[in-house]
Amino acid sequence: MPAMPSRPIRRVKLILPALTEATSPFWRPIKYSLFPPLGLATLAAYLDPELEITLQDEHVERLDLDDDPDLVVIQVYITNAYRAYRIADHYRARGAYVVLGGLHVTSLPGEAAPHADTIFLGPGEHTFPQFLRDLAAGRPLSRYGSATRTLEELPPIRRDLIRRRLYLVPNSIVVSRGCPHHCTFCYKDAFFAGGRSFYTQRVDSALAEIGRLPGRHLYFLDDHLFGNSRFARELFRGMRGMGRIFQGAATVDSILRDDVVEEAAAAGLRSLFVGFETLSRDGLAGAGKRQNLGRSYEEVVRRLDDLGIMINGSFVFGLDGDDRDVFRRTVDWAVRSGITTATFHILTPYPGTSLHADMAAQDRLVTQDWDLYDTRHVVYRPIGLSPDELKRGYDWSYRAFYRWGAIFRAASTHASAKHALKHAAYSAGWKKFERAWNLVIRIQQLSQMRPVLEAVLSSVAGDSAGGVEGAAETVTPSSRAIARDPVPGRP
Ligand code: B12
Ligand code: SF4
Repeated sequence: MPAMPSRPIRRVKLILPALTEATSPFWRPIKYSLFPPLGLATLAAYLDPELEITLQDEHVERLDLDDDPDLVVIQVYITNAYRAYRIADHYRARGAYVVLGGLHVTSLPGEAAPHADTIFLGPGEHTFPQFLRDLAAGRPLSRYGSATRTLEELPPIRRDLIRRRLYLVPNSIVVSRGCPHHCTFCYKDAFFAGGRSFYTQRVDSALAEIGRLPGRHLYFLDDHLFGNSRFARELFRGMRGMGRIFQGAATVDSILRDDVVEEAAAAGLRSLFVGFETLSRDGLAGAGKRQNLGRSYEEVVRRLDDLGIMINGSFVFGLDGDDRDVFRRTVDWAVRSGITTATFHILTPYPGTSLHADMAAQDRLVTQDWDLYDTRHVVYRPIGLSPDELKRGYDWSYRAFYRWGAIFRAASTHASAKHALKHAAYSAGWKKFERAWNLVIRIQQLSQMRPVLEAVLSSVAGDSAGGVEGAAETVTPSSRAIARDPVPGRP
């Protein structure tokens, strides 16, 4: 039976709960003060602006739980799921109408449903406005599943609800959804089941959204910014002359495929998150990572390096076939190749993924405690390594990669001294100055760091790649116009 709101909807509260980790010694405030809750700000755009709307992100502020909103909208990731359910129960007990959506709700609707009046599966761009219409008509459903997938006619994101000064990178943006690939460990296929799993905004709307963002620096959170070459090329051409500097993520094959990466560099791309995942051919094949198979990682590094684009390399440990030596091999390669920052993950079978189904079929899952599904814990039985070896090897990899010696060695692989310096500053800035970051966050001065960061990002060799007209010609492999973004890779 669909629930009915117990009172008219006047006050709406959108909440991004913090992961349980927030209370643990591993909590890194800077990591969680990077990006604002873009998904919720996107949904807020569908609300009647006359309503009293608040958006709270527990990663950067204490949640006020003593208020009495009429409608509560909560975003649920796997690692914040328990916290999200507690908050949902709390507000339902106070008579609010509570709706839950996001990745984890889509993976496990049956788990989320008892904590909500309505749940949403998949992206919310069509279901949420439909729900609002149904709610206004007095007949909301208990469950909405996204079937229509398009980013046409999106209302402008309610960025005014975001407290920009609490974030290092308030200008996060997505211009597409999903990804054209199908890696077995990725959340993507489960989340986009029942419709298109990769689609883009119109180029002119994306450019308009970019134009609305203040400052210079942008971070594209798209799963695969180069996923549609034509779209990406047009987007980057449109961005030339905007004076932007930006970061994003793309796959190994897309970097080697065509000239999109040059166009991106000309538009101001300064760092790229690249899913190398593993150096093992069998590991790639097993993970369904066909887009990496047979590609030269060295060539990827060279191409990005020549364009002055910093590399945030992502690596996964614990794939079947990984042995005790995988950690040393991977870290050695990353350092030797001059990867600027590395993100290591322990393989994590998210519910809904084909990896999870395979592990369940092989009876290899050892816990269903979602707090541990943070890619830092071993939640399954690995082959070829004991769980303890996997965990210790993962911890060692971070230590080894971010040792001062390794930072300087990786930095020294670049041709110019300035490039090397930028590399060292960036990498050390991300991992070596935790206390300084904590202090800046505690005194709420993170926004003061932004102009400093933007200055660090500017090109070493003059402002050649910052989006000046004709930059495509100036940012060539030979120009080595290097600019580095001090904002590190995403998790
Ligand atoms: C930015 C980001 C972060 C940021 C900040 C999160 C934030 N402020 O939003 C930080 C750095 C904190 C982070 C950390 C982690 N992240 Co993260 N992150 C992302 C990233 C790159 C972008 C999120 C985003 O903004 N997307 C764009 C917006 C528009 O989409 P959206 O948020 O999904 O919202 C839409 C829908 O989900 C839906 N929706 C969401 N909520 C609701 C609610 C309702 C009611 C409705 C109707 C609809 C709805 O509608 C929205 C519009 O379509 C995603 C990958 C991705 N591309 O999504 C990974 C991702 C979410 N992260 C992931 C992971 C694993 C983590 C970490 C555990 C990693 C780690 N090892 O530490 C941590 C823990 C996170 C946590 N808090 O629990 C996984 C999640 C897997 C899962 N099944 O939950 C993802 C999908 C990456 C991946 N490919 O595996 N992350
Ligand atoms: S390339 Fe990345 S986003 Fe695409 S399916 Fe694979 S892991 Fe997911």
